[in-house]
Amino acid sequence: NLTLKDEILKRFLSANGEPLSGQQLGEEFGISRTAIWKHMQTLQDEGYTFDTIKKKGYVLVATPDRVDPARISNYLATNRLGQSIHYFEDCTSTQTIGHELARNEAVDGTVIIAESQSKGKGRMARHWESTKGKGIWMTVIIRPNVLPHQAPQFTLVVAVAVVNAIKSLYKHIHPEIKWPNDILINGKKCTGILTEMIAEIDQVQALLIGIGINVNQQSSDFPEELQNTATSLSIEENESLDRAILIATILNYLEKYTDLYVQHGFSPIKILWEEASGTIGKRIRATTLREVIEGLAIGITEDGILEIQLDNGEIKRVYSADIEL
Ligand code: BT5
Repeated sequence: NLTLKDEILKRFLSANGEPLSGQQLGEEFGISRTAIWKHMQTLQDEGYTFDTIKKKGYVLVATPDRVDPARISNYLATNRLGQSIHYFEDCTSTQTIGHELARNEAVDGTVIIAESQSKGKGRMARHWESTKGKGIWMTVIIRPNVLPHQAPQFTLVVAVAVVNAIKSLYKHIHPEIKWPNDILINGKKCTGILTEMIAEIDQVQALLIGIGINVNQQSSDFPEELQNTATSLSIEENESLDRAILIATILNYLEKYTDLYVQHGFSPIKILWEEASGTIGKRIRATTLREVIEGLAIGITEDGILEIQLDNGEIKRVYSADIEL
């Protein structure tokens, strides 16, 4: 669903520094050179910079630090995820917008992305800090043919996708999944996942996968209460990172892993998850709605449920909890 302006931008991005002339673009897009130039002016107003190369045309030389759909789309290798992207400079919560769009027949794979959220939310209506322009605040709508009780497993599918995307791009970062929905680096939280659904008793209409990733914050960008518990990829990698590339890479992995899950069930995901997990084999304290359980995290079941062995040998299964390591 890219606009013409976005399509022109995408053309410049994929030209990889080769100059493109107004004439050539006009022919490609079936519009006049003046119309092309108007779109390029809008792009310049948004912070894109073009150099003019005499007799040859224009080259894109600088891009603003924004998660523009055109830039994300340039790095996508998916059939469904991210083929439709809704971009917001500011919004309440991408999850809230996702619910509206999913009820209004948004296609499978629709992505909602924002530079900032005023009401970013975590599990149980907790606040999610979404500093403007510094992170990835996005919701992916997927419509897999699964039953409502399978929905929580998608949190683990997503965690594996995010970890592998991070590992494939940044060599100095060693992310670990904390069951069920956190990704930590050196013990600090850089990512939270929130899986919500619209369902009938026997069928999922849509899953709303909320992904919040701290990317380019410095320590001082975090509010006081998160100073000791939160980190960003940039803090860990020691440079500022391109969010659009990371978003596309996550969507590429996520499509692959959701397909794997839908075709082969949780077993192949379980193997990937165990490789990326920092929870298993550790002593933990799990706070559920009903009780606090302390013991050794011995593994996850074939359904993604956490198993904790108490000191008396008894094994407890936990479906949802906050974990302290
Ligand atoms: C989560 O909840 O970790 C899920 C967060 C999902 C956020 C995404 S952003 C895009 C989409 N739109 C939304 O509105 N939400 C999703 P939970 O496990 O309940 O953890 C919440 C707790 O994490 C808070 O109570 C804080 O302690 C902590 N926290 C809040 N903001 C944080 C941040 N930016 N980085 C690290 N920790 C944070």
